[in-house]
Amino acid sequence: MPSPAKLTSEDIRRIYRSLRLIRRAEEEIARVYPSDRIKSPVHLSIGQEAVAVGVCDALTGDDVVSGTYRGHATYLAKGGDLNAMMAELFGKVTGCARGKGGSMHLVEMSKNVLGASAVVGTTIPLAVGYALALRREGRGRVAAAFFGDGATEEGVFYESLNFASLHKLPVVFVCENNFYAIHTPLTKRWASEALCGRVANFGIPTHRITDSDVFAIRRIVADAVAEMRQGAGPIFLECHTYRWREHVGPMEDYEAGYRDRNDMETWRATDQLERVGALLDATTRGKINIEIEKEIAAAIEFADQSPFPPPEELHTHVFAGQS
Ligand SMILES: Cc1ncc(C[n+]2csc(CCOP(=O)(O)OP(=O)(O)O)c2C)c(N)n1
Ligand SMILES: [Mg+2]
Repeated sequence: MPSPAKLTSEDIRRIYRSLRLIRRAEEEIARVYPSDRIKSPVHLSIGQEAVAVGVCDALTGDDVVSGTYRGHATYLAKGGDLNAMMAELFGKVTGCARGKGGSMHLVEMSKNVLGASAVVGTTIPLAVGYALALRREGRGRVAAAFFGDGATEEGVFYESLNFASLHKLPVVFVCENNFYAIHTPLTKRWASEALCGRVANFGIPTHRITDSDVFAIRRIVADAVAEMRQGAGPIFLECHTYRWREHVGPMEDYEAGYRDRNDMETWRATDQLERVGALLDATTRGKINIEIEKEIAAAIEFADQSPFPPPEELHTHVFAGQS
């Protein structure tokens, strides 16, 4: 893995903090889940954090992201509020979707986190449409679309690539390739593993990052985004990564028979959280860790104490323009 050239100590501190917040928040979600206070299914991204963090750290607050039902990392890495996320999972009115969406529908427009969806692939064209609006706006903002390897099997993925390339839209396409769609591996789904080759056919520059190197992801996105702000078109990243827990829910699933724990252990050995943490001195790291534990405990307390939405809210916020 190359050394993190040109990064300041503040960059490293911030990236570690983001990785650690996502990891620990999701571990706590997994711990709390059996108590049934969390009212929605949870798709955890423990092990996959480096992709969201690497990409979002190269964006500004004005840039826009669209994520998926496995979206805690995208939401938090883009600056979404932890209290509002936790309350959303608990189904409380103080949640980021007023408790009506749950884990799969995180949204925070003040941080330019577009609403996520459980329907695979659907948020890719939303990001492209947003990128069209951003290009017309002319302020140099960009959009990033996060999606899984399974989403690249949807027709709308290819329609989105074509449209974005044709109109030179400022989109960072980010495929989080964790090798599985639920329990089905790539080898049973893709006639060819040359995903970047398929995308390159649309005239889009591609990057394949096979080790989840958070600094490399950040550097590639930062360079590309600087050009997009001057009028360049989309890029595509295929980021290899690995989901450590089950597809949906708080547990591990290595006994299910569709994959081998050794594969996860290989990824764990290059865990980006540990890698970046090792670049910090022990005092700084310890201080960040303590702050994060306090934030998470406060978020769970906030979610526990918040009320459920009142019955009158059942029909509000259903259509655009409704209060
Ligand atoms: C259009 C559509 N088809 C099928 C499903 C069922 N489904 C839910 S998650 C999932 C797997 C998607 O895998 P991937 O895109 O690789 O994302 P990951 O869960 O690995 O992050 C499937 C097929 C769905 N939600 N939407
Ligand atoms: Mg996948």
